[in-house]
Amino acid sequence: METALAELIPASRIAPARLHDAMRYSTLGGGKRVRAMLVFAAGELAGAEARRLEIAAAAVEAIHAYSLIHDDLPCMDDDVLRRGKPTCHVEFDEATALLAGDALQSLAFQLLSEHGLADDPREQLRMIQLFSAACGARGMAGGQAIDLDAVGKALTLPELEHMHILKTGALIRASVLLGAHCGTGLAAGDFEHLDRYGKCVGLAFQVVDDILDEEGDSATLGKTAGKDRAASKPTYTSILGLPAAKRLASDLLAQAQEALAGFQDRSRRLAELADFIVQRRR
Ligand code: GRG
Repeated sequence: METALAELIPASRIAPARLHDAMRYSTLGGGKRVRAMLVFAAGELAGAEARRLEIAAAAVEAIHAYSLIHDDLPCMDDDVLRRGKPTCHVEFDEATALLAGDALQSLAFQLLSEHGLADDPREQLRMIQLFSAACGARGMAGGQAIDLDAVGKALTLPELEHMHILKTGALIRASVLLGAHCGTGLAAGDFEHLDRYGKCVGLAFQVVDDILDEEGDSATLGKTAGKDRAASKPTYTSILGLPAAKRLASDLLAQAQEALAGFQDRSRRLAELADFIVQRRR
């Protein structure tokens, strides 16, 4: 993934160098690559070619990096630490960070449209459609808008779940489906099981993120711990309490594994990733 991203993001020696530097700074050399691994694991299940998966995973990681850069800006979460180093706007400046996020978002769609990812171009168009929906106002960006509006408010559990299904869950779910659509080895029913899996791990990811924000330390997380409480943000731990939030993460893990049952050993990597998402410490 690292090699593919290093090749696909414009080099620092090419003008405008500062913008390219900022894009590379925020995308390379850090991050768990969970979304990329989900693309690869779902693609492997569908018998997809490795190069297709590299491109799809690079697009997903570019979108993810853009979301983190923008989320850290002073007008949003105003954070100074990301992936164990200064956030993009601290290392560069706000305008460069804004543009680096914008350019990474455009790069993602350029990759998805420039490379052959499906045998039938209509299928590839549907893939771009599902992915853009996951990133936009009815997906990640919409979830972020709800999140910003929720500061200091008491959300109900269904409202919190809705926000996170959009903000964090949509991109994770789309990563699984995008990887699966790069191959030709799956039937329509298989996509429903994978979608269920993606929805469960997407939500589990956020529940665990809330738990780590409460229990983790900044050095291990590579980002500022305890930010949600300090910012009076509603979270799974603030609404449910730590023990119930942990039970919810386990329940979601069980549901994710259940969704994979029909694939038997072929979905081993997806099953391992679900375990990792719930058991991770950062
Ligand atoms: C600015 C449009 C826009 C959206 C931002 C996803 C998001 C919406 C903001 C990220 C803020 C955040 C910390 C959300 C919690 C869940 C999350 C996405 C955590 C970061 O993902 P990891 O842990 O990061 O996979 P790494 O660094 O490992 O890639």
